[in-house]
Amino acid sequence: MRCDRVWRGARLATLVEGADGLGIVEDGLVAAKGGRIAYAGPADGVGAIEADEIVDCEGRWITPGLVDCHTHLIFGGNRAHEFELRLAGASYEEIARAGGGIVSTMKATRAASEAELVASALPRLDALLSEGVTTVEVKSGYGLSREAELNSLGAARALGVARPVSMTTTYLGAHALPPEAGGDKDAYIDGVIGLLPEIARSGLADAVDAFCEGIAFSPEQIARVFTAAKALGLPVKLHADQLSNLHGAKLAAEFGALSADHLEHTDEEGAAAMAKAGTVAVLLPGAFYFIRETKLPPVELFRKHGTKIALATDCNPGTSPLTSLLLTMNMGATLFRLTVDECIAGVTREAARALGRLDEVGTLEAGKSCDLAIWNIERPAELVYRMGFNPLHARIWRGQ
Ligand code: DI6
Ligand code: FE
Repeated sequence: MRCDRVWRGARLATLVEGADGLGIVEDGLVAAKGGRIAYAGPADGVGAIEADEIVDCEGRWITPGLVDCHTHLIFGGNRAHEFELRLAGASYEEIARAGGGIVSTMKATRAASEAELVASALPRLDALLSEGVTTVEVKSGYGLSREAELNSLGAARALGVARPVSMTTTYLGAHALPPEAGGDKDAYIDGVIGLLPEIARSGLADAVDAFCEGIAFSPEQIARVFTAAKALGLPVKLHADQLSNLHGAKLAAEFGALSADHLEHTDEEGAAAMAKAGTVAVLLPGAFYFIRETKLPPVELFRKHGTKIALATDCNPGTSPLTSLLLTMNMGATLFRLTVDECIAGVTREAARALGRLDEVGTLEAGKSCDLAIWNIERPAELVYRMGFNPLHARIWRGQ
């Protein structure tokens, strides 16, 4: 086989579906050609290889490049002041109802140009990349007007051009009610739906998301958004059952959503419906931690029904100012009692599935994009066990 680059002397966690655990290969080799994986597996499982460059990994571990499948990286300002208010006793919902929360970020986002949004998001993106992230999802949802939502999606696309990373973007117009809507949620949802054809035509968004919650939008309003999105061929995902159980998980499953995210209050019916529909449960322990939530997502029910579980940072200024997928894994294990294997699969294979990109990324398999994270660790558990330490040795995106 003739290829561009070979990494040998590595231990692989291939994450191949159906393999035991992490799909470990002790004496492993990865070969790249044209930015894609030409071979990943046992060194003795492939014939003679010629390559322009051969890298000796000296026993290091290689995982698929990490995938952060739920972020709100694009926003103006920050909410450090509200953090202080919360420390003084105010709740997240009280702050939101008093006009703070998402609406305060909306004002800062509307005041920023696309270039300013990109500039303020780049350090957050760089923090993710420094830990081996090679695919990121970014949502709009802090603009809440036609111009500001399109600006945010444009900024998200521009982020993906500014750095070597695969970017997927999501239109989250149904995130919160802007003040100029005068309290009329149905009319605002009409506007969100009205923008969908332009979003679809422009190619600015790969999916549509919404926030199903008392402080946001009702299941009926979300069903209207999802019906319109699907008619335009846009896949959907949902912020579901984060603060209360409005049966968002079941709603997401009914629409064949790629994922339902948060899910602290999801019940067994929702977990089972998600498994049946192939809707991934994206758990967000950063938000759980930051708002001091006490209701745990029903991990046992997801296991029982075979619902796939992913983990993401939910990086956002209000409930999860978190830019570390490694710390997210630690929180997934410590707070949600996920196993090491579940955590690592949750930021690779299952996160890729939650984006509808499993055919491209998320495992070490021939044909996929050659996105690798090479780690200075002795065993995979080290990726989950440490807090605030980055053992990344090298990050490879599309074979480079
Ligand atoms: N759920 C969340 O945790 C974030 N958005 C959402 O739908 C919070 C967004 C914020 O407070 O800025
Ligand atoms: Fe979110």
